[in-house]
Amino acid sequence: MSENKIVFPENFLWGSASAAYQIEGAYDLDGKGPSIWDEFVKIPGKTFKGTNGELAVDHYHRFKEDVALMKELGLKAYRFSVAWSRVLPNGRGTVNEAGLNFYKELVDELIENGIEPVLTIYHWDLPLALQEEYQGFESRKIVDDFVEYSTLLFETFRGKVKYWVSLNEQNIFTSHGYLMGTHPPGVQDPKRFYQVNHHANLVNAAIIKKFHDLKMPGQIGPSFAYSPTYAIDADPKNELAQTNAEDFLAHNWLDVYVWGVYPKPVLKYLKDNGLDFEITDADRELLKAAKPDFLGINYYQTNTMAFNPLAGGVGAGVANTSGEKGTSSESGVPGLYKSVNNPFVEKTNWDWNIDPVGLQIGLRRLESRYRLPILITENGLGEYDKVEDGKVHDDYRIDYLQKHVLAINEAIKEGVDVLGYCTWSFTDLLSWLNGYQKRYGFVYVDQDETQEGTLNRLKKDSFYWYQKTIAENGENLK
Ligand code: BGP
Repeated sequence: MSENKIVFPENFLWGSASAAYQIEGAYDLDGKGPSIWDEFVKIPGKTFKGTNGELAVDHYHRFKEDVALMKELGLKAYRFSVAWSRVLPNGRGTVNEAGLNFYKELVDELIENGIEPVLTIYHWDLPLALQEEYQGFESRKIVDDFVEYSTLLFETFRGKVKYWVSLNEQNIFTSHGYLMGTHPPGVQDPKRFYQVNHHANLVNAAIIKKFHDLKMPGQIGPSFAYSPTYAIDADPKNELAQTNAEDFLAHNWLDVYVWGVYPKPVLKYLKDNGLDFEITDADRELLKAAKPDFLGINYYQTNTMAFNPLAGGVGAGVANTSGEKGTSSESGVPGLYKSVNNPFVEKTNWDWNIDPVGLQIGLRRLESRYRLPILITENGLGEYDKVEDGKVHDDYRIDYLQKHVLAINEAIKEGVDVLGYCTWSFTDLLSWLNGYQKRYGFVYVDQDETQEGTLNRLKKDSFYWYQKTIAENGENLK
């Protein structure tokens, strides 16, 4: 649209991200209670080669070393999550001071090193106690427990943490947990999925409302996994499939977050198919009373949609968790849409589309529809990395990140209010279903599927690229 002028604001949050279960380890140390993931990974066949986060990359014991690396890189912001069962081992009640101290020390360490903490309240590791007591998100009881837990964090970090993420990727943890059965609790039941998802919406709204009621200094918003959709071509029935996909896969969450209402076509479909969920007037009021201050967006790829007939259409597909290119299949919902191959974009070894322009398009769509500031809370490339002579030449990652940063620059020029950019991830870490071989970090960690690595840290080429990019506020990107 215009020349490649760089326009990142002076206070742009150049950051990187992680999640507790994927980096911390120390899964049962210092009074931590078990989470649903601690249990789920024990089920044979659920994760790649049985990998788990029991040790992960041992960030729990090495956080000072990791923060020192962040400082060396020049990060302005670091997004991390709190493991709920580390601070409240039973989900509510007695606080585990040792666990809370870990996060207090981490936050202090970040602040002392000039790095803005971005705290994610929930990145999927629900205390097992709550799953066992009332089936977690299947019960409305979860709302009060979530508010108690969040309030503990608000009170502890008031004034220190200014950026808060309520729920990480509600669309992913509810659909993987209750539709596909690939995340805990491993259920495949659309009726339960929609009810659980509604409860998660109530949770999100209740936390945000509490944050505002407490007049917390700072900002709060959810992180949504947004994969903007394209139609495969201009055939109206494919365009309609794309419209369906955008309603069912994006607006069905984002409209609720921002406006407190579900899209009408979704509600109609659910009613017609006996999938409607219980919603009360009090629920509607709560949803409307909690508007996020920003939208957190996790962007990895776009999806391309086509017509999917009701009779004989494509249903759940096969995901590629092995890293063997071409092993994923089409997936969809008969009568609504199906996700198909886009011949115009390259793919990663895990069959994720590489599409920086899709990020620009997504940001533009979000700005037009919701008019909220956007914090990019995740974006990155999962690939195999090789250590050669003590170096990791991840030029493919530099290329990926550079193109996405330039796409953000374009969107900013076009009027989108982007607060910052957190790459996924700072160090290498455990990929939930894909083991350690799918790496994302600026910092290589000697850990693999045997879970017996030295855990030594090594700066990749991308580390130096991001260091320069931050130091020059993006000016090097031409
Ligand atoms: C997001 C999650 C992250 C992270 C990332 C990469 O969905 O919020 O926790 O895992 O995706 O995904 P994967 O590990 O499946 O490659």
